[in-house]
Amino acid sequence: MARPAAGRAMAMALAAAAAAALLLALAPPPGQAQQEDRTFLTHSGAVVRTSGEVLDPMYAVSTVEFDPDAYLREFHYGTVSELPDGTVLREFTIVAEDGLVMEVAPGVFYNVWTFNGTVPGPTIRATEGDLVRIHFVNNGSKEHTLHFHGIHEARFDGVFEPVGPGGGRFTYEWRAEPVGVHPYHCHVMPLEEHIAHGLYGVYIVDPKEGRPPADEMVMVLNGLDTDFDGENNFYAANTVPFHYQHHPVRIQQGELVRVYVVNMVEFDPVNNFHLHGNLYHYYPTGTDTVPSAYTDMVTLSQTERGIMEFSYDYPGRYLFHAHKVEFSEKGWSGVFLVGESGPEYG
Ligand SMILES: [Cu+2]
Repeated sequence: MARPAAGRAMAMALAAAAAAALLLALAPPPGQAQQEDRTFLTHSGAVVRTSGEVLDPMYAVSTVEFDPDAYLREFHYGTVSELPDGTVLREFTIVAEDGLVMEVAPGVFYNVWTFNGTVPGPTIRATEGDLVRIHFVNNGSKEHTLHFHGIHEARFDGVFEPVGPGGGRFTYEWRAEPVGVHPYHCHVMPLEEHIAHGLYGVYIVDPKEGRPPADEMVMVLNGLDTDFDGENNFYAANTVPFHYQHHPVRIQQGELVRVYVVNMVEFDPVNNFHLHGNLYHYYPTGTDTVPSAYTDMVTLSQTERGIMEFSYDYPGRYLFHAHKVEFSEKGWSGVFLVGESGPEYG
């Protein structure tokens, strides 16, 4: 068996020689300065130094700054006016872009396609019966649309009316119905690509009589296919993997919490939401006033969504995460930090 071993040794020597030649070819000529190193802070606060050869092209385009803590409880009610018949009109402007880059995990940069500059886009909120008017501007390089789930005329469905790139405009309009929590997203083909890159957001229709007071928040369950192989590399609640594990969501003992949860994960057929140390009342799509389940686990397919209501009897740290362990280990995991009720909470 001496010959194959000798052959392997020869092959390794040749490979080493080829690698050395390649390094020599890539090395700057004598006297020419190396490209200057750069230092920058990642969203997690880590200091990264790079020659810039890989990352610099990313910085030729705009970068997205997204704060999951701000997004969590940020609701947009639009510019409000009243029509002669007394109807409340809510007007929103949503701008699509597809050339931005976001650091989705420390050192991992991803070309996000955004509504109003973030993934997810803004949470749109109206009351049942309001007239919702959305001025859509496509500042991207591809056709995009706004397709809202809910009830509306066909011409406002955002499917057969592609809006052209480079400043195309379209105005959508409908009565806010039905009550509940609904996704909105781009509906241009290939749809999977337009959604997976980030063109989606949440639309809440409140009942006229309102819901009981609560600490309200939005969690969009999403995935990130950062190597474009049609499989997600990271998962998250609100885009940044592990964000709420590193920055727990502070809630208060005994206070009602209402989570509007929407599953926007592409590529994987299902996702789920498990809560520790507690159970929640679950309202599928938020359309019924009576919960369908009292559970600590729901399973959601694409764009399935609902409202979870719960309150904690005991203070402390409680995990919430996908019980699909692969998803939780790749980022879809967070913590509720339940503070003791009383003035010391904060
Ligand atoms: Cu699109």
